[in-house]
Amino acid sequence: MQTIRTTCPYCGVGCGVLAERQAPDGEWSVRGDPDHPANYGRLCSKGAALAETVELPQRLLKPTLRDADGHLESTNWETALDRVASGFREAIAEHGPESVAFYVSGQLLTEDYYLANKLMKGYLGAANIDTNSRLCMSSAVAAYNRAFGSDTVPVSYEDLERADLVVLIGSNTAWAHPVVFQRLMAAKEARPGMRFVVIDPRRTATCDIADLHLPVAPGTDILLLNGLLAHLAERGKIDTGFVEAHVEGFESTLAAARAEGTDLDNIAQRCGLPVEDIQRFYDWFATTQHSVSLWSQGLNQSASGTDKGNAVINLHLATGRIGRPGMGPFSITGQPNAMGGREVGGLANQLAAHQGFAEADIDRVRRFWQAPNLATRPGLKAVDLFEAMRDGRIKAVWIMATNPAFSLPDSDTVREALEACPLVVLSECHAGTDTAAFADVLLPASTWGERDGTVTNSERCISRQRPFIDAPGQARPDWWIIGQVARRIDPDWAPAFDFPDSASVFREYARQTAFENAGSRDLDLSGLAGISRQEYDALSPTRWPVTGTTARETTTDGAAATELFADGRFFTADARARMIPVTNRGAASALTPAFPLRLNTGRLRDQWHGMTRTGAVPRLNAHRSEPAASVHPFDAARYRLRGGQIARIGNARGEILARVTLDDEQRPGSLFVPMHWSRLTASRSGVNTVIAPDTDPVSGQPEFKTQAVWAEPYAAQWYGCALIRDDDTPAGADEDWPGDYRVVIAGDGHHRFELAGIDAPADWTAWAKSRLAPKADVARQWIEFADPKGGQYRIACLTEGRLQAVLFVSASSRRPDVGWLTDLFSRESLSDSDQADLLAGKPADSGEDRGPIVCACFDVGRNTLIDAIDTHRITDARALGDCTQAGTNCGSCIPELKQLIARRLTETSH
Ligand SMILES: Nc1nc2c(c(=O)[nH]1)N[C@H]1C(S)=C(S)[C@@H](COP(=O)(O)OP(=O)(O)OC[C@H]3O[C@@H](n4cnc5c(=O)[nH]c(N)nc54)[C@H](O)[C@@H]3O)O[C@H]1N2
Ligand SMILES: Nc1nc2c(c(=O)[nH]1)N[C@H]1C(S)=C(S)[C@@H](COP(=O)(O)OP(=O)(O)OC[C@H]3O[C@@H](n4cnc5c(=O)[nH]c(N)nc54)[C@H](O)[C@@H]3O)O[C@H]1N2
Ligand code: SF4
Ligand SMILES: [Mo]
Repeated sequence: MQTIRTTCPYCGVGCGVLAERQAPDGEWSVRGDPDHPANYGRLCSKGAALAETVELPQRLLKPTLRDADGHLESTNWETALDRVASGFREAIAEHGPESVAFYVSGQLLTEDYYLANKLMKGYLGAANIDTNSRLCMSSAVAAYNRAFGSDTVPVSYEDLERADLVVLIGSNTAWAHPVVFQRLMAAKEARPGMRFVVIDPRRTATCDIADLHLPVAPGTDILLLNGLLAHLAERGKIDTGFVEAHVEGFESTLAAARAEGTDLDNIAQRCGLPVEDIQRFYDWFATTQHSVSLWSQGLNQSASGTDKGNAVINLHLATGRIGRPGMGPFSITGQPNAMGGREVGGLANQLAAHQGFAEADIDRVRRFWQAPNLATRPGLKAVDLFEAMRDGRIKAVWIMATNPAFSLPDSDTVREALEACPLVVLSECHAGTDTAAFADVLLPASTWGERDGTVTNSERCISRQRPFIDAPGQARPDWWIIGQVARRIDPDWAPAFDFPDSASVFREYARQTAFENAGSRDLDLSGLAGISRQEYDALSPTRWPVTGTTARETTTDGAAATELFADGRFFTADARARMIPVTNRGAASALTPAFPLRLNTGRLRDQWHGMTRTGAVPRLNAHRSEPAASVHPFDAARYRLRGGQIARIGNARGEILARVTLDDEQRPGSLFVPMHWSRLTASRSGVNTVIAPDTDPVSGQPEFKTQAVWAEPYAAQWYGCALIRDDDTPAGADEDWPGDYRVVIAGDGHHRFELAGIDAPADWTAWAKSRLAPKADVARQWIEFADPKGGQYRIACLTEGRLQAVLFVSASSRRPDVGWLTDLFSRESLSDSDQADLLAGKPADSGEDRGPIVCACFDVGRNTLIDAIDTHRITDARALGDCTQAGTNCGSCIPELKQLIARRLTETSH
């Protein structure tokens, strides 16, 4: 048995993973690392499916250049690196250092990130390096900095478990940080007195744990939180000793909160909540010393996200609930190395190692790097950076490990910016991302499973990602690529970028955190500054700070680390924390009769962002396979939207198409559309087409969650569903398919296309025969059924009795049973009755429809679960797991199992 300890490449929980195989040429499998302090052996559905992603499809394998005609040509590393280096060198020579930019990612490793930042800020001479973390938690960073004088997250997972009250604000923890959620569920089971409040306009899977759910009206969180501060003061629950000793700004902050109105009825009315629920929340918070407030994108992704973060932190400073076990304000990070990016200075307004653009910091960073061209002022933040690209100020950009054409707001404008930029370099592992379409130079990067370095998770724990397979083709680590470009831009820089391995990069980074620190900065890795290659390879998960004395003690037990702020001293000049007066500014875009609905966007349980990794795993595509607009039944009735049909959702910027799902868990007046679909997987469902680039004035983070839009039915004349075996999936399927709505879903050995359109091909048969099985040299058997009056058309193609492709077209949005079709694809040959079923459009014995998949690990569908609940009179998730296996592996579906049971119980009791 060969075992490699590594770390999950998805969310900021940062779970330890064991990659294992039985024999040297065997297949890799993964399981949770029982010794990792983030997960103690647990994994969620995405982590548990990691072994299925080690061979990614559409992998970028060679350095590639675009020629003058727009054609891509592969080349060698020498040529590609020279092209990048000369492009950047020439742009700077002609237009100065501020004409170039890097746009990087919280999915880089710390070593990659460190060198990208060093090259841009220390050597190229501008600070135009920003990161997708700008879209992610830059508001929290700004809020922490304003409050503490440092970007310090002063809470651990263990604090969550030790708390008596956990307030989850704008966080769908159950889906976005599933292992933290599992830890919370376990903590509650062990200590039923523990309470949870969830503040989210939607009733999410996270509400499964809630003792109280506050479906706050979008954009009113500050009203609610300010009201709580005023309430605490009213009830004498301010920790005046702590405030006097350690906090500035209490009076003005309280005054601002009071000015907002302290009348509960008024707050309740404006937040759209029952007054008793607000009262209950305020009571619980007032009387529970051990409180953690955990927040995420529901607060951060807002044009007042920084104020929202400070509204949370204010509550903890006013009550002195900080720096001690079981309490504190916790902004949980999204990406696997979002925290590492903050550490190395990946944001345009920071320098490395938690230093800013103060004179002394600039001087210190310059001396440490012996930097010839240190940037002396902040660079452009993401949205502004792409704006500068569009208006011609940026002449060369290098994008690494992110897909801005998909993930930035107002994506059509971002595309224009990429189009306008004379040199776009992209380091990627996937060849087909939306951004790749604009790249002049594509550099193949190694990725998870191949790369070697460190990441820092939400609770400041540094873990190793270790390679267990070789990078395919010519893929290389990002840190190596950056170093190679640096030395080509100026050979004199070679010594500063001459690193034999990632360990030596890490060592320099650790030394920088220690450089002239002496307790003046929170981030201190002096205990790791002399780390050897062997020690780095063996490094166990370590929470920072890691000074000489704590280096080895903090490895397994996060709580044992000396907690920051335990002494009430902060990193401001006077060591006092700041409360920040904030007022509620509401959503950036106004509702009007023309744009009457709020569009909320975010995550699904089993997909990761642009789906370049998770979208390739059939079982992860089973949970939610299409871009669905979740619409409250009231709104559906009002805007004539029918479940299963396609909606158009738009505003002045453009429109998207999404499949309507009726969902009474939405707040009436709000829609939810997941962020995951890009042009890689769907024709017109990229939600950022309609998101305005409204940003927070302090952090620059865009508002992604409260866009004013209209919604109306798409007038589909036909709906189609095609499944095509992978050996025949036509290349460029996206261009010449009929219909406006098209989603591509990877299945087991086949791809499925969900379609809807107004215009149809004149002749479906001709179209199907040329497109479904394009390989001409193979004998095919076609079976076909047409009922033009009934609007039905079905065709299937068999190769030597085996199902090759199938297309169902119908005037109605009722779709064929996909589980049944998928099953037919797995058979070696189709019987006569199977063929008859195909023509009939449904299985003769249709008792077996599992329904939509709920448990991705064991492929258990909703119908199977409902059957089991009814037959065995099941009342809890564990019993349901015993009889169906659902939820017994990774546990990510347990909240949905519980919801299903609860619903079934209420339905059957009537
Ligand atoms: N499965 C999965 N997990 C992921 C990711 C992924 O792609 N897939 N991505 C990772 C990343 S990078 C990140 S940043 C995190 C994000 O993690 P989360 O922030 O938990 O995820 P989101 O779904 O973006 O949004 C959270 C919630 O904010 C709510 N919300 C919207 N508007 C408001 C509001 O006005 N007030 C309040 N209080 N809430 C509001 C939404 O309804 C939503 O349920 O997830 C990480 N984990
Ligand atoms: N509407 C809306 N938009 C959003 C959000 C939202 O909630 N709503 N959330 C925002 C947030 S919080 C985030 S974090 C962003 C995420 O948005 P993106 O960063 O654009 O999303 P990803 O798909 O994760 O892109 C990462 C890319 O890196 C590539 N990659 C993977 N490993 C490596 C590697 O080792 N090296 C290199 N060079 N490349 C690699 C992957 O193939 C992938 O294409 O989206 C933001 N956009
Ligand atoms: S919770 Fe899931 S996605 Fe996040 S790190 Fe753990 S296994 Fe990976
Ligand atoms: Mo994120």
